[in-house]
Amino acid sequence: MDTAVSRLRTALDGPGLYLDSPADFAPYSTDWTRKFSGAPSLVARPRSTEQVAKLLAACDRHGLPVVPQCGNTGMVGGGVPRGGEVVINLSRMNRIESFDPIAGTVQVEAGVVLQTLNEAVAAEGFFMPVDLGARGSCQIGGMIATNAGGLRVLRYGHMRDQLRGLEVVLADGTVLSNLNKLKKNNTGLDLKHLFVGSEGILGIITRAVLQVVPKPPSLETALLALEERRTLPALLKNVRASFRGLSSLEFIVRDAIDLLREVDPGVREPFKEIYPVYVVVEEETGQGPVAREEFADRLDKLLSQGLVADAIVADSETRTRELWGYRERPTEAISRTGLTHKFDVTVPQGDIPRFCDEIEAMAKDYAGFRLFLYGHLGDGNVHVNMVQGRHLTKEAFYAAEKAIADRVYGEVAALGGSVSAEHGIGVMKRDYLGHSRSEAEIATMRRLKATLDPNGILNPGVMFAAK
Ligand code: FAD
Ligand code: 2HG
Ligand code: ZN
Repeated sequence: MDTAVSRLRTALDGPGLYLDSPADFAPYSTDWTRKFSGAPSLVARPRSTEQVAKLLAACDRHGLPVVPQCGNTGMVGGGVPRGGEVVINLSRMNRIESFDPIAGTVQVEAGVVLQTLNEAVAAEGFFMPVDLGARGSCQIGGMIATNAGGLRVLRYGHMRDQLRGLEVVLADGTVLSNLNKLKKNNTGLDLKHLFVGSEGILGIITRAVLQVVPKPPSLETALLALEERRTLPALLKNVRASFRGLSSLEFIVRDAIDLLREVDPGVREPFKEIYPVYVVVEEETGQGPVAREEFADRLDKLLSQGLVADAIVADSETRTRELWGYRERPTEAISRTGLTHKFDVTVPQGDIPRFCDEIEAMAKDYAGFRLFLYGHLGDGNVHVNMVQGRHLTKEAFYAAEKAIADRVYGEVAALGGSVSAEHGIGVMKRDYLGHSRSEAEIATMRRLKATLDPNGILNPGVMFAAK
């Protein structure tokens, strides 16, 4: 065994703290997209902040690079080793420590799974405002480290907006703890925000205090069919004004529905006709038949204004899940189809139709690829997936990566957009950070990194190339 690793083990050991056999490393070594993978020198699974602090202090002393990891659902390659790092996985720090129903706050360890948290607070009449398709696997630490967004950003914001307090361990083992519950606390620099979206390069998040919101009496959901994507911006404007409890507005370009039906023949064609684009709308409403009728009335208006060609209102839990499936399931279906070059970009909402047109035109230049477009209409966040078709070799798939990325990010730049809306930079987009951040900003990020992690042990190569 590597001597630095054996020194780490001498500095700190404990039952079940380390996974010993490389045969056990697989779930910690490859990311969700299967595009990023590397062998760790060791996987450590601490149970407490104290253990994280001791681990980091020892890694810092012995110059061992570290990859912080929670649920390993990240999509930009930042949460898996590049080769030889110690993975510190927080999954065993999974306690929900306290809940305050008056303040509407919950204190958790970093390894709590989003769905587990949601179920726990639901039992108290609350819910976690941030929700995403990876809910059954992603964990709070990773969600804070990526500033996860998801399906309800337009109403509640990202993880940053839910965060009241944070505990982080710095590279040298210093525990920076401020498990603040207060809504108002303007006392000097609010350091927690440094770590939101920091993707594991500044410290390891161990605990957090989050605000949760009272569960609405009812949620109404509908799937809308549009005759043309040109009307998406007008639909957004109209829905924002007329659906006062709007909590989600998501779009799906038709090809993604075809893929769902191809991968799972059990997926029903949603409408009698086939449409080029679909929208899921969700609104928080009052309870009972009147609320549903009012929701349906608002949809009728969209139909009579010609903004929508057809609509299905969910009338049961099962139907709600089915309608949401048209938007949530393409990610998994794509992963079953082939490798994918994933892009998670923002453009001004009004430019979504033009952006999709340009990307479709671009995709025609790449034979053997399949293109799927969907995303968060309310946030201008488009997910572009250029997927390996059946006859495209792995070599050809990877050979086109840079050219495709340059074209996509070129279109994003032309529209004043961002190269990462919600998934982060990781290793995948570090060459493109300069498209969305100025030189001065990147230099300041590097100075912060050098101050908090002078030996550069935390996630080297993530966000920017290691020096
Ligand atoms: P990981 O993948 O383990 O880590 C992500 C990053 O955070 C890595 O850089 C890692 O080093 C760092 N990190 C992890 N834990 C810590 C810690 N404790 N301290 C410091 N750094 C840490 N994202 C969205 O924003 N919106 C979506 O709608 C969305 N939908 C998704 C749907 C699916 C099916 C999947 C698979 C992913 C989706 N994602 C989405 C991606 C998203 O980034 C993650 O799901 C989630 O935020 C990451 O959490 P995780 O626990 O899996 O983190
Ligand atoms: C989503 O919004 C996720 O569904 C995943 O952010 C995006 O599949 C993707 O590319
Ligand atoms: Zn998304």
